[in-house]
Amino acid sequence: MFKLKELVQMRNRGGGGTTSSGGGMGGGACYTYPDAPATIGRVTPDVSFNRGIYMNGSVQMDDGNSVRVWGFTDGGGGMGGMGGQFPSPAIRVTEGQIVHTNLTVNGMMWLHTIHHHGIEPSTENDGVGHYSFDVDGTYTYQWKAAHAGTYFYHCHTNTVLHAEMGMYGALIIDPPEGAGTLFSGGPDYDVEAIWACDEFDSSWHNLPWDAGTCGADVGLNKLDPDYFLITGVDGAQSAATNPAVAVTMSQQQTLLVRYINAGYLAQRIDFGGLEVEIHMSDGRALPQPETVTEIQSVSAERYDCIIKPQNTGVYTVTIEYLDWVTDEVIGTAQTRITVT
Ligand SMILES: [Cu+2]
Repeated sequence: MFKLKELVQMRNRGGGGTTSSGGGMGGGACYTYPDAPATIGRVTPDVSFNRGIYMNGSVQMDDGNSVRVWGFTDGGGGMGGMGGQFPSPAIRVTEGQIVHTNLTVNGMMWLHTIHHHGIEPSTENDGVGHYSFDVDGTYTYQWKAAHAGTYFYHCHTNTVLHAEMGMYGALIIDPPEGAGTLFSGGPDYDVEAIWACDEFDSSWHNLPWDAGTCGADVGLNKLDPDYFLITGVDGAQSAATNPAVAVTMSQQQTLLVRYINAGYLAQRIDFGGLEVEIHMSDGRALPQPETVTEIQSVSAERYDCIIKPQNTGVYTVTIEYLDWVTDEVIGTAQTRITVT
C-alpha cells in the first residue's frame, strides 16, 4: 500500500521532473487550457479597458537587489512586454456599468487570464483557466460593476506563481456619486490611498511561467519571503516616504485607505495610534462601521478604512506579515500618515 508521499513522488517522476526553461507551449506546459472563444452574449459596454502583458519588469529593493516581476500593461499589444508597472494599472469604474476588459496575449508563447476578484460574472468571464480557458490570443472579459467597493484583479493561470510574480492591480468601483464617496449612503473622503500589501519570496521570481504545471516539485508549496511590500514599494524603508504609498493630509481632511491583502500570508496592520472606521469589507458595506486601531486579514481580503485625524503629527503604520498557522511575525513593512 502506498503512502501519500510516495504517490506524490511517483506522480512527480511521471510528470517529467523538470519544467521547460523558456516557457513556450512547446516546452511541455501541463494543465493549461488555450484557445479563448468569442465572448458569449457580447453587448456594447459602458466602459472598456485594454490589458497587455509584460514579463520582464523588475522592482528595486532597499538592499540594492532587484526582483523580477510580471504584470499587465495599460493598452493592448503585449509584444515585447514593455511599459509595465507594478502593481498593474488600476481598473476604475462606476457602479452599474457594463465593463469590457480586453486581454491581449498575442504573439507570446505564454498563457494568462484576468480574474476580477470579488466580481461574480459568468464562468467564461471569470478568468479561472481550469473552469474555462487560458488566453493565448485575445479575449474580452464582460462583467457588470454591481457593487461599489474595493476589489483587485489578477492572473489565474498557474496562479500560485503568476500572482506572486506581481500579476495584479486594484479594481475600484465608485458609486454613482463618483470618486469621493465610498458607496451610496456611505462616507465621503478627501484623500485616498490604495495599500496593496504583499510579500515576495525572491527565489520564486526566476521560475518559468509554467513552473510546476507538469507535476515537478519546484518549491511553490514553500513560501519563504524575504521582501515585504506596500503597493509595489519595499516596506523596509522606501514605503515610509514614497509618495505613491505614504499619505500627507491636513487635519481637516478625511482619508480613505483602500487596503488589499495582496499576499499569501496573514497580515496585521497597526495604524500608529490613529482610530480607523472600517466601513466596508470585500466590496460590501458593514451593517455598522466599526472603529479599531488594528486590522488583521488573510489573503485577498479588502478593508475600506476611513480616518479622521484628531491631531496633527506623523503616524507610522506598520504591517506585520504573519505565519498563517502560528501567527509568528515573518516580516514587516512600514509607511506613514503625516497630518499637518
Ligand atoms: Cu499569468
